[in-house]
Amino acid sequence: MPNTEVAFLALGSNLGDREANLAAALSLASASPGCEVLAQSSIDETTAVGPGEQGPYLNQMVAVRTDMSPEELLSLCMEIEKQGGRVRSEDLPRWCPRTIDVDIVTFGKKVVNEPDLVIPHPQLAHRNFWQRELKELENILSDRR
Ligand code: PH2
Ligand code: MG
Ligand code: MG
Repeated sequence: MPNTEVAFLALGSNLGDREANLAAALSLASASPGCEVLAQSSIDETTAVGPGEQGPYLNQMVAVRTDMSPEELLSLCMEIEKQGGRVRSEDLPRWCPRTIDVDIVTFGKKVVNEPDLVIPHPQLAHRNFWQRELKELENILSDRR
């Protein structure tokens, strides 16, 4: 793929068969043209961040090589969520349990500040488990070089 970037995607699930939901998202990402999965982190079980009572999450990060733009990659993330049974509705609170959430954490060195897309993800600085998973992926990728 010419003109590619390495992006890190955060997967999260706290509804249904959480492990299967992560696995399904990973396989949809790797089946997608223009998105090659380079590495996956180990899975963390984490206490739900945010207001209200929510069950614990399984979180995992994946490194992908992509020739898509950040906006195109966001569309893919949302498509993976849709296929993973994620229900989005005006009637649901912003912080609610979800079968699968796919967020762009970083996209090469790109900085994006759009109403619907902020990269690097603003929660990166606040989520220790994301930082651990990111480090794990960076180590996997650098060991291969
Ligand atoms: N995602 C959220 C809200 N809270 N908590 C954890 N532990 N992991 C998540 O991925 C997560 C969350 C909104 O996307
Ligand atoms: Mg999220
Ligand atoms: Mg999200």
